[in-house]
Amino acid sequence: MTIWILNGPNLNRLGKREPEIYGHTTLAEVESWCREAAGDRGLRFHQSNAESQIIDWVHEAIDTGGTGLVINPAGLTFTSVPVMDALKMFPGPVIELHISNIHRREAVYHRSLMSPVVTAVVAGLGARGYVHAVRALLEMTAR
Ligand code: DHK
Repeated sequence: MTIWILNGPNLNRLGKREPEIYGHTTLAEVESWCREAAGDRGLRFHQSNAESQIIDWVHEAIDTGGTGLVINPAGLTFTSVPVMDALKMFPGPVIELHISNIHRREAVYHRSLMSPVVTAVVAGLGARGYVHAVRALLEMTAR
């Protein structure tokens, strides 16, 4: 009954990266919020700047029976067919998450390759969006 949360490139710098857009919360703080929200559910929380590592984690989530997946693909959202293809294989609910409202930003951020293959999209709620996404997955995967 493990929930997976995956974070893409540059999110390791959350809190000091364009705080006017992404806020001052660090990824470590986001992880602690998610663990608190998940309660006794298993939770895997990862970040990588490498596309291949993100894909390997999606495969591991599939192969180990992960029940739900939240992914902030960051810049890979708009470029990575391999990540999109991996998400299509995940059997449970997938929530695409963006801290910012990508549709109110520069045009390069407007076309997500992931949105057509995921269950739901959360965008613009800030870092707290992760907690809402975890809670939604818990509801969707309740026994
Ligand atoms: C994070 C990023 O790194 C950007 O590349 C995305 C997303 C937006 C976010 O809002 O969490 O476009």
